[in-house]
Amino acid sequence: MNLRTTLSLLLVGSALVTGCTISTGTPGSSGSSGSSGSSGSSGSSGSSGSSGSSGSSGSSGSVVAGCDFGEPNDTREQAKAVDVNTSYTGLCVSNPDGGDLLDFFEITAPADAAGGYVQVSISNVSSKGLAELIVYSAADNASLVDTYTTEDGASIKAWFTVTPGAKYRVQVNRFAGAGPRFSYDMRLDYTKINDAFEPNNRKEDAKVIALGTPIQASAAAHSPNTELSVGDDSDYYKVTLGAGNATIKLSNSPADYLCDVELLDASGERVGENYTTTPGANCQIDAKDLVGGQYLVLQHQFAGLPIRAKAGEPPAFVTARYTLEVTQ
Ligand SMILES: [Ca+2]
Ligand SMILES: [Ca+2]
Ligand SMILES: [Ca+2]
Repeated sequence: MNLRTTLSLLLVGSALVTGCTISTGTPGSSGSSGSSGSSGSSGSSGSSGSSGSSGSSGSSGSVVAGCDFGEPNDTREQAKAVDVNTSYTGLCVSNPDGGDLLDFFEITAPADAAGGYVQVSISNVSSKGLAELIVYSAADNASLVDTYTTEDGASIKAWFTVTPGAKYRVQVNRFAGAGPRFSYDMRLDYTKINDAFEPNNRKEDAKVIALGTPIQASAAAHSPNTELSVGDDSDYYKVTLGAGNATIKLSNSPADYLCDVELLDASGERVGENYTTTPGANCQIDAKDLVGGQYLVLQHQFAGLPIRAKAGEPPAFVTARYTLEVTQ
């Protein structure tokens, strides 16, 4: 009797000493009424309950990374691989001794056929921290976007488009010189580009659309490289037209977008075009006296390539879709 009481007191006591919460202490005391040795082991199962709570924080997409997470990561070759849609908290950079001047991280874009875009945010910057954020494409190591703040502790954000399977690197450092180490949180949110007709950047990849059936697609463009190439924002469609007139209309043009729609005949010769210099305006070709047969419709941005990375929030033409309809 005395021995059992002593044992249960020891179990409760050890549960408290090992830092268990009040809830884990409770099963320990119910163990004492059980009066058997095996009930003592149910007390120890209380501590596994606390590891369960750390499991739930893992499923919420958050990693308590800590000051030395991924170190050493001060060169691009040492970039620490991280996951998209996951918060990394308590990171640090800018050691006074020069041992942590830069933090490099690397992501691999998910395998969505239309690609996607990433919104990167640096937040919860500790006081006296001046964050700078630079995104590079791993293919050519040039900078896609570079943004910073001159306000102590301020958050910064940027966005960039990504090609499926391509790698991109994020660099975080103190803006403008040396200073005490500061902590920050980082998150890279990935959204796939909503376009079921990609890839269609080349004539030979043109996707079939039907007469009188509006489709929706994205005008966003991406590349594994830093600079987009001509054609990276092209959307080619194939449509069969009867002899006579036809209308090709792009509507719901995103508010910041300049559309440019072309109609090409079977030989690839341009037989119609309409573009706008007013952001968000529609584009419409009213083609006359066509010969019946197969045609290509090409949609791309008017006057140059679209942007694919910048500080702040992504533009509407990256997040929204245009509507295209061919009628006769
Ligand atoms: Ca570092
Ligand atoms: Ca597209
Ligand atoms: Ca395209």
